[in-house]
Amino acid sequence: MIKDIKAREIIDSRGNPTVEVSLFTNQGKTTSSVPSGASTGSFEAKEIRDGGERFGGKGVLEAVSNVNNKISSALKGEDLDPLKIDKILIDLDGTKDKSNLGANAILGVSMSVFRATAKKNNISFYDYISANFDFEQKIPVPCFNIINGGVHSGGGVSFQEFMVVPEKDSFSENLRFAVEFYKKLKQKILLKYGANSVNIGDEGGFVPDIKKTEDVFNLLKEVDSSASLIVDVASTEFYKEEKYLLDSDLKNKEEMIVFYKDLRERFPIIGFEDPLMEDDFTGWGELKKELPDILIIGDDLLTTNTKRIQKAEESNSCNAMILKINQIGTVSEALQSAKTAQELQWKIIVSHRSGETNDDFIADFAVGIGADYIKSGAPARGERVAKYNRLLEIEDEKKQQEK
Ligand code: 2PG
Ligand code: MG
Repeated sequence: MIKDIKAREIIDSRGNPTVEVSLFTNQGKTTSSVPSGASTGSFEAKEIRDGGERFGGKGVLEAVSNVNNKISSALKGEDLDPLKIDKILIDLDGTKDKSNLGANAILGVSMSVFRATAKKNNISFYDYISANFDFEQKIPVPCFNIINGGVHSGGGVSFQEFMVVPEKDSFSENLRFAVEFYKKLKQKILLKYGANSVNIGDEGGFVPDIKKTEDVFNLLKEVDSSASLIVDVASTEFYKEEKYLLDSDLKNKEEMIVFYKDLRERFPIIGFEDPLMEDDFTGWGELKKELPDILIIGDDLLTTNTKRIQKAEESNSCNAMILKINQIGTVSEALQSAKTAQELQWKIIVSHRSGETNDDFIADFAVGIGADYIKSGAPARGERVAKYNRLLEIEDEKKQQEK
């Protein structure tokens, strides 16, 4: 039973305030914190921020107060039934995008309720998810963001994330590969571009002084010419007046498609995330037709929303989705999106946000739903490695269970 709920304002990895929620039940206290994006899609659930002078307008005291007052009064005394509680939260908010109470207020509570329920059942959170919501467990393949661009970099290339995707036999080997790649890359950048070029961006990837997208791919090829890559283009961020401003070149949709085809031919790219703007379902379909054998991954296009997933399926726009729990605002709706994507036989990449905390929720969540991939930034920075280190622990636990 829920005895009490207490939220507070904490600081995320970018130095912005975010919401942390502690839930008190007969089993004790369960705490979760909420991440926040920089390249947010227009169709995401809305976090609320205070505005005004404090923290440059980014304070979350209103969201915190919504948890401590309205949400707490509605939930105190309720049994730990996560689906029912998410429904109460959604109804209490009453808007489509959770802008009334704030997706950041609602999600912190939802996460804690799910976790507390696993605790009550005395099982790990990943076991709880797979057993209760009918998913087949799997340890995801990690995608490591080793070069940061776009809005995560303050002056890098236009593409936002260059991710290396190891293909070893275990999670721990994949992590080792990524760490070694990251170190070799650092040495290469130091030699080629000098000391200031190994500064890192929001997700722990380097931000070298490179002006052209293609040169980043060449650099990665020098480190290891066979390592698979996924790129988050985050193209909506540089889409203005029906054109894409790519590394100071204006391109229309057709030219972007040609550009992707050429990159795909020359580099070991296995997926493009958000290659075209967030509402161009038809353009995405055209691109997918041209590149039928790689992952065309919807992030801002889908925003973890089942209606948009279905729309993308109808227009044949993608074959993979980014799953970010805070894009939709409750854990049960995120589970629903995962189900829908799996029914369509899409690949799922569970994702962190660029503004993170040390909360490792998504590691268990990804294993629990049997996600194909997880992206949590570089193999560096505490808030990024918290997720990877939790996956190491889960891999160990599962090995022990098999014995
Ligand atoms: C993305 C994410 C996470 P942000 O676009 O996929 O890497 O970035 O959290 O800034 O939206
Ligand atoms: Mg993205």
